[in-house]
Amino acid sequence: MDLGNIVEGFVFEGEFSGAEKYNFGHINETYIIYFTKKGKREKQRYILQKINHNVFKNPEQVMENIEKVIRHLQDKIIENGGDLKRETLNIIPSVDGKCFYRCPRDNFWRAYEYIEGSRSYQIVESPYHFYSAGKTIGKFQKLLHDFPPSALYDTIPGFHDTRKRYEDFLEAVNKDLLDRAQKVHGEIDFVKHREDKVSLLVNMLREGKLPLRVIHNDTKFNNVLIDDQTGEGVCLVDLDTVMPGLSLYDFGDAIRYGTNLAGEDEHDLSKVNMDLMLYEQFCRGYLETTGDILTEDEVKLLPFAAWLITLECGMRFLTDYLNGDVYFKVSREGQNCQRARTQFKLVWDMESKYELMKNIIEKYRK
Ligand code: ADP
Ligand code: GN1
Ligand code: MG
Repeated sequence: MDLGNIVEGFVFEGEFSGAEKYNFGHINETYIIYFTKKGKREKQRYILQKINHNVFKNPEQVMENIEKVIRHLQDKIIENGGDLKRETLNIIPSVDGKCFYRCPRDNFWRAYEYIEGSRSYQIVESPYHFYSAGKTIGKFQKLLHDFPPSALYDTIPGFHDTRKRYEDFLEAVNKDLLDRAQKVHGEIDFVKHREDKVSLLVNMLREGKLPLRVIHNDTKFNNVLIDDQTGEGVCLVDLDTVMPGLSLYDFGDAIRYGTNLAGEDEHDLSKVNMDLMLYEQFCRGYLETTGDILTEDEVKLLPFAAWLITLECGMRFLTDYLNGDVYFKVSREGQNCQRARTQFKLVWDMESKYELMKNIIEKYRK
């Protein structure tokens, strides 16, 4: 793809010298772009992304949320004497002073400074990294503890409303647009058997028993940058889904993704398990940084949230498979079905380890 015209829409330093596709996510298109400066040998790099507006119907609102959250984080980082260049994403403005660039073909693009000396991992390679991710996600929640959720747009309404996700799943099963349901009978039954638990968190939120907070909403391990030297978490990236929600969703999604060393696309389900040692490392880090802001119920429900978000994610993959792969990017037929299967294997594994998961929370709660 020729990014030359897009690059001209932003205030970058130096001369554009090349781009590299950096696509690991299921939604947006990401590039690392390089610039050279006169008289200097080393290149400067940035992150450039095309926002998927099939998923994010209102990209301007997405960027407004991100801008507000970054501003809040920056104030806190200054207050704590931290490093503004590393501990948060920093937006590169467009030539007309906006936080995104709308190109003539109506696509929305945005750019960030590249956070050097760090990288993300698709799969957890070291328990210490995952402990660090727990601290980083916990710290993110803590820094946003006093940010009013009502100041943000709900850019994907009902994003983690598991009851609504269940209704969407049932609709997809009933419509069965591509005649795929017969291939996934077992998976459909697996979800239906667990229906009685899908409303628990949304009901508690509605009844005022759990606090609405500002959360990240997509805490996959590859959204945590890890310092190359120290192995500590540097910051959370991929802020598209920062929205009001439950702290439990961020904990749950991190466990769902990070404790499965086989990845979301694994075919051999015997390799897909929830690694209890990694779970423990994450809990230790997460409770170290959030222990004093979480309520009793929030702490008690952590193992349940890990289970529920995994079931929800599996349901979303299965729904998309039944609908014809219209939401998550796929590179082959059946990929969303496979992803659903890995999630259900994890759910099943967590059910057998549930008491141990609860004991670990007890061990680290403050
Ligand atoms: P996606 O929606 O494709 O998941 P992300 O925003 O997560 O997009 O970016 C993809 C990857 O790019 C991340 O996993 C991370 O490794 C890297 N990345 C994103 N932003 C930065 C940044 N500002 N500095 C360095 N690396 C980044
Ligand atoms: C999507 O964009 P990415 O790959 O980080 C999805 C998440 C899912 C995840 C599953 C906006 O995240 O909700 O948990 O895939 N993001 C959106 O891998 O739907
Ligand atoms: Mg990402």
